[in-house]
Amino acid sequence: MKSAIYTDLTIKKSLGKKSFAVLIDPDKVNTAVLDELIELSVSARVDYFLVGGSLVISNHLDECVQHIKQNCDLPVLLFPGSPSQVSKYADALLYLSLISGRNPELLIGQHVVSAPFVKQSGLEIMPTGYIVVDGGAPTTVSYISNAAPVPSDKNEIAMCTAMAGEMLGMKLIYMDAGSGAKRPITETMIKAVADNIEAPLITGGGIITPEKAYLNCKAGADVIVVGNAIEKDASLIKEMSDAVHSVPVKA
Ligand code: 1GP
Repeated sequence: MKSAIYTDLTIKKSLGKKSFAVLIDPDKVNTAVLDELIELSVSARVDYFLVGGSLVISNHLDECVQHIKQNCDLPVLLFPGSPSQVSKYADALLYLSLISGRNPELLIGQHVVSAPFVKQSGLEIMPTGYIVVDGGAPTTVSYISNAAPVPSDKNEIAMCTAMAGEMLGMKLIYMDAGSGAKRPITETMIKAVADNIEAPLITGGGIITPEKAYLNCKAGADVIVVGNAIEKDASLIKEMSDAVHSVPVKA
């Protein structure tokens, strides 16, 4: 099994180096928009592209991933909302299990159905414990998943969920308030989780300012994901990336 991207992420974590990921929803970009995002991301030293969404309606995922790969060297990580969102042209797959929910389909059912073609894809598979946190309004992910999110003030639930996910063998934990969340995840919740796991921690959902991205990192997040805010204002890519990379590394 491939592991280059994950290994690199764990090395960065051990050094205290934070990463910034731009989330691209294939439904929301045409080639011109994609070209702009690629150019801005490369020059801003973005670390990863995440591609996917809770609900991808069009079928140009392959096209979108190929276009990114043909035009830059940034790693493309799939962030799938369903088993149909697997593209062999990407570098890695966040193999998400919705451990904050109690919907068996999203915990294991869809994985069983898609396992043979996921394996055949040749992608680097990154087993990821996916924790959805209440972001103050129903988001696509909370509706589609048919699973209750972790209440935003229940830090200990998020912490125990992440610990359980890690002990079950998940290599990454992704805490998500949902795309366009009104309330991003609090730093106290991020800290409670980060202090109790060794796996790299990804956070996202409703992050709209560089300050918030910075504070998430200071609280213990290793990778910050931003989608919506960048769709609205692509110049935020540089500000966000600079903020994340300005977090002091370990001495
Ligand atoms: C959603 O974490 C991602 O799954 C990003 O959220 O689009 O709100 O930045 P935003």
